[in-house]
Amino acid sequence: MSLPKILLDIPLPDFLLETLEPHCEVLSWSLLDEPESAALASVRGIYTYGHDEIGGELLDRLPNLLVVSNFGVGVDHIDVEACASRGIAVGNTPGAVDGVTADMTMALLLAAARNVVTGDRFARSPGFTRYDPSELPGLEVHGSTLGIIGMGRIGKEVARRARGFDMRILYHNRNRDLESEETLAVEYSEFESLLREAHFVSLNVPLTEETEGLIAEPELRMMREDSVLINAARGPVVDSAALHTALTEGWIAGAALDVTEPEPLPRDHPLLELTNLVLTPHTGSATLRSRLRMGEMARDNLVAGLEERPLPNQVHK
Ligand code: 8YV
Repeated sequence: MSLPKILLDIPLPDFLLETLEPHCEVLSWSLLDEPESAALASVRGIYTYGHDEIGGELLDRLPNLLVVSNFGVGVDHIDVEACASRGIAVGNTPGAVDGVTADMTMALLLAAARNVVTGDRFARSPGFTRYDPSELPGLEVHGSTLGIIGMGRIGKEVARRARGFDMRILYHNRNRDLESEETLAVEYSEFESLLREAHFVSLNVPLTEETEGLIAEPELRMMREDSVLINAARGPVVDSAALHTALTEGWIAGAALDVTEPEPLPRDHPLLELTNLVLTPHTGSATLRSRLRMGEMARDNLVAGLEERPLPNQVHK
């Protein structure tokens, strides 16, 4: 019996591809470049992690599609409603990336606060010939105030880590989270007060209509001049042009971004010139163990969908 066919949006590393091989035949995404390919009707599943838009127009070209399995938790690139109305199941990998993304949030926070990247460059440069106590003064992390926007699974993991750094922790969320207030000693704050008070503002929200452009000029102007913005969520949550102005005009002290809008930034983008910005290439969940966890969950969702069973982790609109 032949295996069901799926489309993969970007090449998967071999160790993940191998997990799919017993279950399906992988077809190239470039099949979609052909306007009228008969092979499109044979496609039963999509395995996505390249953040290509998966919307109604594309779905209409795949009349026998059963499942869209996302390698990752954020499904902002998938039109879940369009899938639901066509009876196509959508799966993601909740929980698989919480700890690693929170680790990355702290790495970005510490790197920006303590000039780790600038310091690394300087320490390797010809300019570093003698110790100078006035070199690269940073911001203190312990004893400072962290504002977490989005107290979901990742936000809570960030709070847990920040407690170990003796930070005061404010959070803002659509709903108050009394349990976290009790167990993690976090304080609920109105959005604007959090922005005005926090030394470090960490974005840990999914990208939705409500969070797109959440941090733009007015919000950046509310933040402290000695504050740092950290984004390990999704690029479009922050207005890149406003952030550039904020960083060049000193509205805030620095920023650390694992995600950007657009992503990647064009190589001549003005943000890339700034030394008070730390950037990583969307590697918040990039550990081997996390990739394996995500791969297992994405495969299980895919296989369940191909067999027309409920997905272990199904996204509902
Ligand atoms: C993924 C992520 O690596 O899970 C998410 O939402 O952003 C990352 O963990 C990325 O989405 C690649 O698919």
